[in-house]
Amino acid sequence: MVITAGNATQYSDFEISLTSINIATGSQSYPIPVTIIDDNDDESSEQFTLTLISFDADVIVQVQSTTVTIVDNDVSAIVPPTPGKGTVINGQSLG
Ligand SMILES: [Ca+2]
Ligand SMILES: [Ca+2]
Repeated sequence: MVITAGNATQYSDFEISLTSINIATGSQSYPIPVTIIDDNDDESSEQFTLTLISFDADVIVQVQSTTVTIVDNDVSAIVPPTPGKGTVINGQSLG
């Protein structure tokens, strides 16, 4: 199994503890646990790709890959303006 980081970073944005898997003969699926790391960065969606390959020349697999998209759930912090000259608070001008 090959993990190709797009704009997502292993151990910062996601974590996959498996580096290889053994699929039983005749099996057509295998669960691969992926932990998505919930950071606090306001950012675009991030992606990485998993590709299944065989390291055994006697085992032929149809090379397949899937791309996972992590959708960001953070929003920018709204910073209130600092009162200063030209600022009006409750009808009173500060300058
Ligand atoms: Ca992130
Ligand atoms: Ca984020």
